[in-house]
Parts: sequence; C-alpha cells; structure tokens
Amino acid sequence: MNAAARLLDANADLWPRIATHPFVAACGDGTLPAAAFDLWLREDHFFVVGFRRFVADLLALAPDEDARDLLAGGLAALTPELEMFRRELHQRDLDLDAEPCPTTLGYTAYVRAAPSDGFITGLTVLYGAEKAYLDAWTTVRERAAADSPYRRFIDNWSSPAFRDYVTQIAALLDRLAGDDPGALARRAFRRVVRFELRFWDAVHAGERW
Ligand code: MP5
Repeated sequence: MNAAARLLDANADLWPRIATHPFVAACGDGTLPAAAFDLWLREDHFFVVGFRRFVADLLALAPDEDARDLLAGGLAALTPELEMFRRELHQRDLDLDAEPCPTTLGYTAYVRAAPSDGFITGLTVLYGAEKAYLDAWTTVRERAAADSPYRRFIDNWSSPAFRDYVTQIAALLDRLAGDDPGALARRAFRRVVRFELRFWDAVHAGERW
C-alpha cells in the first residue's frame, strides 16, 4: 500500500466521520441555521488566510520542479477562493477580522508550523486537509438541492479540477515517500483528521473563547 492510502487506512476509525458530521449533513439537506453557516464562513476565511501562507512555505521547501508546479497551481487557486470568501462575508455584512475561536486558531497555527517538520510532513498535512474538504463537500453535493445557497462552495471543493488536485497531491506523496511517509507525518495526518472533526464541531456548536 502506498503512503497516501496507508495514511487513510490508519485513520479509518475517524475519517468517515468527516463526511457524516452533522454540520456537513445539515449543509447538504438545507437545514443548517444561517448563523452556523455565517460562523463557518468567518472561521474558514481565517483558516484559508493562514493556509495560503502554509502552502507558500511548502512551495519554498519543494524538492523538485514537478512538486513546485503542483504547489504553485494550488497556491494560485487560493486567490479566487479568498475573493469568494470576502465577497460572501461582505454580502452578509460579516467582519473579516473577527477573532477566530480557539479550535480554528489552533488548527491554523498547527498547519502553519507543519513545514518546520520537513517537506514530507507538510505535504501530508496538505493532503489531509484537502482530502477532508473534498470528501465533505462531495457529500454535500450528493445531497444538496440544485438551488442550494452553498453552490459556490460545493463547486469549489467537489469539482473535477479540485479532485484532480487532491489526486496529484496523493501521487506526489507516494512518489516521494514510497509506502511510508514516516512517524512524524503519520502523527501529523492523525492530528489533521482530529482537527478537521473539531473544526466542524466548533462551527456547529458556536465555539467561543
Ligand atoms: C480546507 C479548508 C481546504 N478550507 N478548511 C478546512 C478547515 N480544512 C480544509 O483548504 P483549501 O485551501 O480551502 O482548499
């Protein structure tokens, strides 16, 4: 089994809970309270602002040109994504600079620190976070009505282009790490899975300081 499949396999106890989380389910069936979606929008905007800096750091560490091509493409996609977040926040009159809740701050800080454990560990964190959103939003797509208010977000993380990007991250991980990305990366992936679940919990419950 290659590195990416091995990471998912080692987390088979928790991974399916990402796509079946009550927040994700409510997004899909249209029963999510507006306040919960607003909170997700603010918290995820903060996360993606940090995530872009993380991907830039990872790009600087990339060992070869193929890896740099892939990460440069991922980085470029984050500009229109952040513009989408800002537009939606503006339309709802929400504060872009609101202080994030402890879970978002912890997850974002963790992601930003990950490249200091080396390129493979950073790439593993990227794979976990992107695969988690691919799986969650693909589930939302399967359940959502055609006129879902979340259509732009659904399309962003369940499009063929995004699926292809996640597949290419897995292929890069397999190429560079073989069948085992190492103990640091395995621990990092587990943390990402836990943080993804905590993040959905936090925005669903309205976590505060
Ligand atoms: C992503 C995200 C995906 N936006 N938020 C969380 C909590 N996890 C993963 O990252 P990106 O850069 O928006 O594709």
